[in-house]
Amino acid sequence: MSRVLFKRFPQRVLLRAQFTHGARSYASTSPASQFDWQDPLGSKNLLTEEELAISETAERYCQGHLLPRVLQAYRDEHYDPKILEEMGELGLLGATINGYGCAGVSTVAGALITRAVERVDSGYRSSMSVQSSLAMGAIHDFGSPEQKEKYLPEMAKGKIIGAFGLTEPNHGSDPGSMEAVAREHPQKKGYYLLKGSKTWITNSPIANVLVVWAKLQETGKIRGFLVDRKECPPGTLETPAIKNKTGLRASITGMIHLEDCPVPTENMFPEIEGLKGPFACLNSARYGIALGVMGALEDCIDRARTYALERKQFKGNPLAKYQLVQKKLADAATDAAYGTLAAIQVGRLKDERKATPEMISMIKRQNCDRALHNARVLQEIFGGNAVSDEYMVGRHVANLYVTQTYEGQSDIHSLILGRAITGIQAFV
Ligand code: TGC
Ligand code: FAD
Repeated sequence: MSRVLFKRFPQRVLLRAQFTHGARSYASTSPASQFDWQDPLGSKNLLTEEELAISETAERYCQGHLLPRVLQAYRDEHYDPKILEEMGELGLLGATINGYGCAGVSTVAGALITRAVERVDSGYRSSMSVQSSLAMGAIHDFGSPEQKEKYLPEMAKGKIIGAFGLTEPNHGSDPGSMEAVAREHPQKKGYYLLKGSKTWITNSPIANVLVVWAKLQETGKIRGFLVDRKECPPGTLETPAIKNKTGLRASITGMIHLEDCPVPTENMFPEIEGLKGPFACLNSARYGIALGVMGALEDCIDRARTYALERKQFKGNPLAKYQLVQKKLADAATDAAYGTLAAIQVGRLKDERKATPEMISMIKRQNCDRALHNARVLQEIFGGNAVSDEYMVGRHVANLYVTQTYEGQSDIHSLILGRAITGIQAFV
């Protein structure tokens, strides 16, 4: 149960004002049936008390502590690693994991946290997702008992930072063709030497432990290794930052260069081999993105609605009076509401072990595509002001391009779905 989140934040605080402007209520219905533009299909009714409380705790932290610094961080392309410690304090890291100081909340509750973070910035969510789902998730699901004890408790506190290295310069959508290789150390028994490069790796420049997927030279099978920065001899591990990004600038992204880096055999995941290792981790992270991007879209809706109500053009009318503007808001609110319900449904199935990877591909693809499309259309409501970063919407648009690209670009998820629908593999 979510003991960490509750112990630290026992009281429930509603962060966001409940607006009902323009909503019609009918005499024959109770006030509870009023239309709420912020939750048009009443998704809150599908959440438990505990999930609502967790969501509110996360929203309170994000609006109070992340929002005030995101603009400058994005301008400076700066990520403050202290953010992960703050999240760890609140029990937001690895929240769905049971034990090791983690909160052990439901899959939906975990994704409500990603939504709260992404309402501020996809980059902050990215850093948290990599820590929680990809690095901690991999260690939790595939690590030995010693690996779990060594890393998970400190990672839950944000004191050890993780990264997940799958993508390579020549192999992104097709990680099965990876070139990174692990060979037995010719002189030192019980060690592998890792050689290869990974690129576009979130958190890599600041990571203490890097989950690296590489092929064993002798078998060609993909295995996962925990590359612990402090155990690597000088010159065997480099993690340069990739600078001047056009999106996700509030997160830190880099490369991983391994030059015959010695890694002890006990740092290899003991059992898991093949692509299903990294892909199993991706299922959780992709799920978190599916609800996360709804937070970014909801923030765009909120800001565009406020702007449209305040900005007057033609005879003193607010932009919100014009049908074309209203349609943009209606389209976006509909996609946000549908996307949220779909994510909650898949989350419930995931906890019952009834979710398939294809379901996750479907919601990851649909929600990222719709979030990007609608954010881009809502941007138009701000006219020239959209070009100023202070209006925030342009930052979301740039970020949402990335969410549609990583963890399987949308067309790749189309092919995964197409394969499941037709039985024919399109990408061989
Ligand atoms: P394929 O033959 O389909 O599968 C190989 C093996 O993997 C198993 N598998 C899965 N297992 C669990 N969950 C899934 N979702 C799985 N998908 C596949 C599969 O059953 C098989 O197992 P076995 O036992 O038979 O060996 O492999 P393929 O090479 O044909 O795959 C093609 C394709 C397109 C599906 C796949 O390569 C793909 O998904 N590509 C996208 C790559 C990707 O998502 N990269 C993400 C990198 S990490 C990242 O972006 C983090 S960003 C984080 C942030 O900042 O938030
Ligand atoms: P490519 O694979 O070269 O694809 C380019 C285009 O071609 C895409 O539109 C794709 O859909 C299309 N395409 C490819 N193959 C086909 C096909 N068969 N049929 C039709 N279309 C196809 N990776 C990690 O491992 N860890 C991380 O932490 C991580 N963080 C990231 C952070 C950021 C900011 C970014 C931008 C990326 C990150 N990635 C990470 C990498 C990300 O997962 C890859 O960028 C993504 O998987 C796509 O790979 P690629 O960029 O090599 O594109």
